[in-house]
Amino acid sequence: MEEIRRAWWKEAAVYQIYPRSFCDSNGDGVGDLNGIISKLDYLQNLGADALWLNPIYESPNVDNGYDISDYRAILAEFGTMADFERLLDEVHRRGMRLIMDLVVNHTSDRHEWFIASRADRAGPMRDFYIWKDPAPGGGPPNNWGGCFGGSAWTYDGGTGQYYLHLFTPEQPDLNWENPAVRDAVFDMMDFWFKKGIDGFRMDVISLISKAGYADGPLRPDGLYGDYTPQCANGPRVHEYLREMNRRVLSRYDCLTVGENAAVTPELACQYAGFDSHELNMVFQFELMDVDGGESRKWLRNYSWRLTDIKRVMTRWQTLLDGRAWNALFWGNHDQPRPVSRFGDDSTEENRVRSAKMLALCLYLMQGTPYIYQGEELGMTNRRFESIDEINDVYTRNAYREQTGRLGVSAEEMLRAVNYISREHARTPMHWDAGPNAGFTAGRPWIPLNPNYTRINAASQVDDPNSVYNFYRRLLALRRSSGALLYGHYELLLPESEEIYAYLRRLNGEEILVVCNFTARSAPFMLPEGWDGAGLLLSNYETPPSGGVLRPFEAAALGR
Ligand code: TEU
Ligand code: CA
Repeated sequence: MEEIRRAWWKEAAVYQIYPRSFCDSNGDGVGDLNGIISKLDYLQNLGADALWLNPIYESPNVDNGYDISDYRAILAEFGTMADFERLLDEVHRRGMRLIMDLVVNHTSDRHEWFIASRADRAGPMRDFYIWKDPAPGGGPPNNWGGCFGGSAWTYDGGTGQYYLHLFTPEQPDLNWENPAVRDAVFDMMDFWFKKGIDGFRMDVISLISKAGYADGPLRPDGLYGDYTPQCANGPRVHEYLREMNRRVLSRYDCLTVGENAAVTPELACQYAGFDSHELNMVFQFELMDVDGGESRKWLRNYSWRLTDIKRVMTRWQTLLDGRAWNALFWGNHDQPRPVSRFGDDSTEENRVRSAKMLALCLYLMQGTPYIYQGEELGMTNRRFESIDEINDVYTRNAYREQTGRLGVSAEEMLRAVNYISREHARTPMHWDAGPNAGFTAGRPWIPLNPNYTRINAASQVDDPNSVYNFYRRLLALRRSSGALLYGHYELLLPESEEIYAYLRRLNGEEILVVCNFTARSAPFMLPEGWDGAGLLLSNYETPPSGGVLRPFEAAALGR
């Protein structure tokens, strides 16, 4: 028998909640903690083992909570600390766990640390952030552009220096070189663990150590340069994470997942290696990049190839096996809706079929599934007619920059927005077919997708053929099988652009997963010996047969 290193966070399925858009309990149009509490039975029934909440801390909301002004306070719109404690209790009472978002690459510019840092060049808080003199001829210290547009440096007239912000100017980067910053962050993490939380998702954690920022690239004609080579996976990042692990994480039975820009499987084996004492797992972005990637975010390919998806996933599945752990996701609050991007939302039948197929294909791989709210209903992208319909700072800034300085046509840019904007994921959750989808009794903070009358939880929970109940069966199946939780992965048919087929194997138990990624029937012969195998789960009523897989057919067979 092969030895297995079991852990609850490997067996768990995580459900991601974007609190602002999940459920509004008091009619102000903004989702809140009491709203989440009212939906915990729904989540438990689905089979969620852990809930990850996007940031709920005090924030001026320039970047919807990713600009935190007080790490120890709950944003008033979301509720009070007492509400939070009640939520935590209610989650635990149902046998689930609660994961918080940790945003410590940067704070808000309204955080008291930054206010003090900015106020006094010689003060004790100055070194909490990254301040530099202007370049010799004036202007920013180097040509790095911020991820959300513009320069990554903002000048502070009061003290005559620039501060670094890899995101908006309202999100100044903390200086992790300063041991006092690390003390303050670790202390704050302890504060939440002592309240009883079960882990952290760590925002852009691979960016916390910056290399050579004092002498970055020269400025070629005012174009913004990419900071990633010097900031992603920087020289001290592993040292910092090991310190965090030693001083905080190792003292709690927790789940940790890093959001890691520019991470490779090799690096993941360091960040999330079973013996490296850093994190449990990392989100990789190679799968999200198969149709363009971050550098081509707004000038995209509007398509992807299945062989690219298979190449990426197979590398991660095989290189991490036995060494580190995968985090599996098709979407999150920064991505469009998976069924619109990787499946087919053009007809109702294809939407339902392909949403199930995508789930079966990904979540039966080795790793922890992360399901983003609404995905379990097959929620789709919304059609935006104009940039004015969009709240997201990233999309708005990019639109201004692309259609202005970079000369992209408004039409082309709107096409990109409709394909890839983060706004798609943030439209409110569809609870029922009533006014505002049951999300709010007031005016929602951003408009709903009008298709909520057709796609909503109320109509799916009791329908055995719904996407929701498919997810429920899928998570139950995964939980029941050692091979699905821990088994080795082997890709079949690597060259096929239509079919994704793979095996999972452990200690004599074998599972075959077959998925047709197209809206047409595709030729497919079961491999030797699989003919009479038991059907574990399928999105059709009958098992695959007759030498084809039907449109978007997905099945798991066991023997
Ligand atoms: O995102 C990091 C980030 O850079 C993303 O926008 C990234 O470009 C995208 O996920 C890849 O397609 C994190 C948060 O998830 C995001 O919501 C925040 O806006 C950002 O950090 C800043 O905190
Ligand atoms: Ca509310």
